[in-house]
Amino acid sequence: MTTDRPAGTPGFATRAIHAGQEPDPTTGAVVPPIYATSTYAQDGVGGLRNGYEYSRSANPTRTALEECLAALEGGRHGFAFASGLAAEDTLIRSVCRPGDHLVIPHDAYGGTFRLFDKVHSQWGVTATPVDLTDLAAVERAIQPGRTRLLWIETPTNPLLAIADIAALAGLARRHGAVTAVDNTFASPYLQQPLALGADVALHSTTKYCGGHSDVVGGAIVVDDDVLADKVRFHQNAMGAVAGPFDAWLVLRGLKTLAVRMEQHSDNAQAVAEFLTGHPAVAETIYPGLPDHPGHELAARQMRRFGGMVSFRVAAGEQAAVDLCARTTVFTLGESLGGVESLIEHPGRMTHASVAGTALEVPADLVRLSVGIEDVNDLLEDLDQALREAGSGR
Ligand code: P1T
Repeated sequence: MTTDRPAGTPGFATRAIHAGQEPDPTTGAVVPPIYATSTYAQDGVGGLRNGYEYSRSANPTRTALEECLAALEGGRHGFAFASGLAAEDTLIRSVCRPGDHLVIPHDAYGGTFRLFDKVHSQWGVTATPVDLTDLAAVERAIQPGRTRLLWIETPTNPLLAIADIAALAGLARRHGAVTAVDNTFASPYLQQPLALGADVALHSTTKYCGGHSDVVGGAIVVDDDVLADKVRFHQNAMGAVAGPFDAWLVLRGLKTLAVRMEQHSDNAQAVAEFLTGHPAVAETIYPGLPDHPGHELAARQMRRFGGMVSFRVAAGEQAAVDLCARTTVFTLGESLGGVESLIEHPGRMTHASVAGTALEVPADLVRLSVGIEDVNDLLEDLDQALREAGSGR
């Protein structure tokens, strides 16, 4: 279990509501305003007020979000981006140079793999996909002197494999590589990569941090000052920053992260138990199930097991595709982490870009983002949708 409260700091839920968010000094507004401004008046040339010069470099609403994210991940420096992929791209370019090498999970989010495989490979940065649950395989994949970055995603999207952050970060450090953890599926409430020894915690804030499916965003949190300077430089130099309204939406979402993640975890556990042993389901994948290969590890490094559940449909690919169109409470759509439940077919949707690669996902796989609706409505919805899948129609 991760610790909720480093010595001398308020608990997680208190930080989520207050960090970076003093009442506005002029009006007392409790909620940070949306500073919809591109530029700032200067008191004489170079006379900046609180360092604000131009909103690509810094904006007060974004500053509030960046401070809150840093406080939640337990690092000293937070950075907010226009999307999760923008955060990833900025990090890779901050750390890697042509000729460098990365080790990446063999079951990462499809868009993450595409970024390495189709974009950064063009600039001389190569990546080796490895099963991160196999430490010996990770060590074999590391190229001494060349491997700059070990990329961890845990739980993975969509197969929910669990990687040992502390062990992998130790391995990377011995080989002089930076460890980055995509913490999107867990959220900072359930998992604290920096406390486990990672150098970088990264998010698609589109997901649990935002929490309401109304914003696309990304985040990086680091503790190291030198790494922070590199990320800050590239954030400004590349410019894929979160706009003030988007920053405000994520900041608002974070306030309820703790209660939402508890409810997501309760509902997902119930859904996973319902699916286990259902005649139409060949396999249920959820780290909270005792037979999940990463169950013990997840119990150690996560506070709860989260809101994502995947399962394989016994009747095969077409039955899985048809099932996704039959639910009514679960909406058929990409993305995850919002209050509403979503269902999708990774092979044809979120992970279509990895078809034919080492990262291809099973064709009969269905992914659920279990929301925080009344759990009985979720179970009834899956029950009616699975009844037809079971009949083989
Ligand atoms: O979509 P964006 O905000 O750019 O985040 C990319 C991203 C990064 N990391 C993980 C683990 C992700 O799941 C994602 C985005 N994933 C989806 C859109 C999805 O439906 O899986």
